Amino acid sequence: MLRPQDTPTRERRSLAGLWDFRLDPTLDGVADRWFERPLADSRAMPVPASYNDILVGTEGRDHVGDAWYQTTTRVPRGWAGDRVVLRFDSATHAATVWVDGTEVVRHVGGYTPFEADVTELVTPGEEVRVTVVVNNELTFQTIPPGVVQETPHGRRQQYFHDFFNYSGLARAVWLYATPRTRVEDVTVTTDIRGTDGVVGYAVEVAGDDEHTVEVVLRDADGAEVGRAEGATGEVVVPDAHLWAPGDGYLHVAEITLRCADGALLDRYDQTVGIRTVEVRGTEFLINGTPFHFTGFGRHEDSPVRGKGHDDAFLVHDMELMRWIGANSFRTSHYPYAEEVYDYADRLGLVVIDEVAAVGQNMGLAGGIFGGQSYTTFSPETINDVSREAHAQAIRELIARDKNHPSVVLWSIANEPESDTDAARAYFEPLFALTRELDTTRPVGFVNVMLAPHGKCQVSELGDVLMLNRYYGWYTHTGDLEGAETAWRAELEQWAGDGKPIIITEYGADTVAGVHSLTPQPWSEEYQVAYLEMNHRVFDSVPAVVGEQVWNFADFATASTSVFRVDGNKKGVFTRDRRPKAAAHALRRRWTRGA
Ligand code: BDP
Repeated sequence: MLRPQDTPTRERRSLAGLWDFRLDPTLDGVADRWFERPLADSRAMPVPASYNDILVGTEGRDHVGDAWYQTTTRVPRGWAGDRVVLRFDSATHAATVWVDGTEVVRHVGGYTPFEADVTELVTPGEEVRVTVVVNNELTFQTIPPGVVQETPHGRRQQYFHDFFNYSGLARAVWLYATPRTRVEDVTVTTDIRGTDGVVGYAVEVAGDDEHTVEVVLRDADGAEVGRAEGATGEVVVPDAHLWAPGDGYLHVAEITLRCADGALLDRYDQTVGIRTVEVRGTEFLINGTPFHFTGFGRHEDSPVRGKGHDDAFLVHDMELMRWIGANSFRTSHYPYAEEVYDYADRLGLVVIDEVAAVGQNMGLAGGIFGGQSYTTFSPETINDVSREAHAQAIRELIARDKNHPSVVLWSIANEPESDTDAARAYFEPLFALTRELDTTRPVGFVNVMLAPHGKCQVSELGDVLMLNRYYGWYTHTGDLEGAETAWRAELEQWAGDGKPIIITEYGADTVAGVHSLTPQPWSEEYQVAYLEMNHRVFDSVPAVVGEQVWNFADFATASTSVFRVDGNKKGVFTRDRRPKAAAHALRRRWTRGA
């Protein structure tokens, strides 16, 4: 799905700002038709932001159910004759949208965009009222899963993942205009032949006008380096400046649609990073060169705004990544805002792009999170309907992110149950689907410590092995020597599989300011010693091609746990992005030789 943009034929209007807002825990609004009139008893709510921590008290923080948003905007008068589209970059986790009382779209899935053609409902120059109801309930049929429990004190949301269930409109909302005959989608693939860069493209056009398609490829200075005609084609760039880790060199494909008489119909500009990705033996190659991932599993998480996208945090976080010498991150545990990928493209940062399938593991949920235990995969829990939701989440992820050079690997789940026949049966078709949707990138999933080598039945379906391991934290707590022996032994077994191994999580909770002369868990010294132990293990196993620490920064988790103190403290930076001692230790390792 294309991002809206401003070109000679297209225009956007951001709907960011203060919207009218009202919580609806008893789900009355739809029946009472709140979408038909100005929202009564409303208060202000910023968009984009998660609503939970904006409000004071548990009402917003622990809200389960619907939340209503409403705004009015004037449709620019210059849009007469255009197609007008209303687009939400995300609504967490499900939404229904009305324009002046008419329902225009419903969407399920909290981290991918959706839109509605509202041309027939709006008049350029006039105001329209946009009403959205966002539901944040998680069930066994949603991605990620959860259970809503009825209690004498109201409904409570239980979930099986370790980050707070931030909800609402956390990303941009746009009203935008395109010509009626328009570029509907574009898929770009790139290759390298000798010193030539090869850009393949496929343009999908919608609308009734007869048209021709022209693609002009420009380098970063705007100079034309090649062109092609037709809806599909190839542009060869001699001596191409490639996109590479640390060198986010971007070309731009200017896609132009013209009428038979040559008049301009539509223009869409697609950035292109010419690069290749390949798994060969135990190597992960970018442009044919072995790549070693350094960096983090991250979260979209900051004080007050929750998961609300914020360019200040985006740029600051990436400055910190550069300072520490990180070359990559995983979008743990859901697709991030599109601004993040655009910026990673520009910086030459490498991204492992993950779908929001996290918490599909009742062994882990029961053991760590406590409470009632369930069977992970069963007709009553995660079932065929859930798998279809998972498949749809993968489709929407790839449709959105397929053209980002920074994205080099799809992660189709984090730490699901993977040591049972049921898990294998569940995941096999999802791997096949991902490969069918994108033939150019490797696919994997993130394996959990409970399914070690020899027990995991899903790992062999992936092109790479992604492992989350907490030797020295959840096992061998405080015993780094014992941890080192056990960890190396397990890793050597995985290395025998002949695939590249990325350690996608290793980390230790650390309260900034706690110091100790002995290896005390929770102290800054322990986090450093823990990371150093891990690095000794990685450096002794050549199949390890990546290390991503859990986590970049401390982050919010559910309010209902006895093993989290004000959130997860495995950050190398605090939640307000101050370095712990580990940040300096990582910087020394990751900037060696730089
Ligand atoms: C892993 C999860 C991650 C958690 C982390 C932890 O993938 O989401 O936050 O462990 O326990 O199980 O800190």
